[in-house]
Amino acid sequence: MELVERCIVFLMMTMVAVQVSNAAVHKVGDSSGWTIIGSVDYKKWSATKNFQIGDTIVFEYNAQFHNVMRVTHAMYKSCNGSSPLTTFTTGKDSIKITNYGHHFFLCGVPGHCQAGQKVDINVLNVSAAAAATPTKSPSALASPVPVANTPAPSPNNASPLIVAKGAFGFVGLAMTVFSSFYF
Ligand SMILES: [Cu+2]
Repeated sequence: MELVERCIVFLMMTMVAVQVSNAAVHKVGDSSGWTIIGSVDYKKWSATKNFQIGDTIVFEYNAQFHNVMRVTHAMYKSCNGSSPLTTFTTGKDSIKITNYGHHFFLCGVPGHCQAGQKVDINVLNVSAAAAATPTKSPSALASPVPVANTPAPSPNNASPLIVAKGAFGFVGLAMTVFSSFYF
């Protein structure tokens, strides 16, 4: 019984840890914001970020001079803002990431996209990203991921969670360490 309760609490803490680690807010262009001034390299900006589902993308700009259009890949490539999927015009648009893959945005003001005001937000699948960077997983405590696919030799209720934790990174690890001390 105690083990079951422990697992439930651990699961809840893990979920909290996931929410915390996913709550990142990315301001497009960082301090420059969404602009054509200074030739901000949005491709470079995007490449340095680790976008995850649940993150928020913020476009900050002067609404008199710019806007934000979510477009398809083809429209992004050709700077075509004639039929955007969505248009944002507040000057401070927060867009929550809800799915994997590329999210293409451009400024629909004529000439601005051509001047470089376009960004490709690529949200990598978490498990694929974790597999691509095995050195970052807390291997000291977590079992290797492939173990999850094979039947566990002994019934240990905590093991699936520990394996899953690998993808959650440091926060999850910290929570695990904390919870083992706590109990
Ligand atoms: Cu613009």
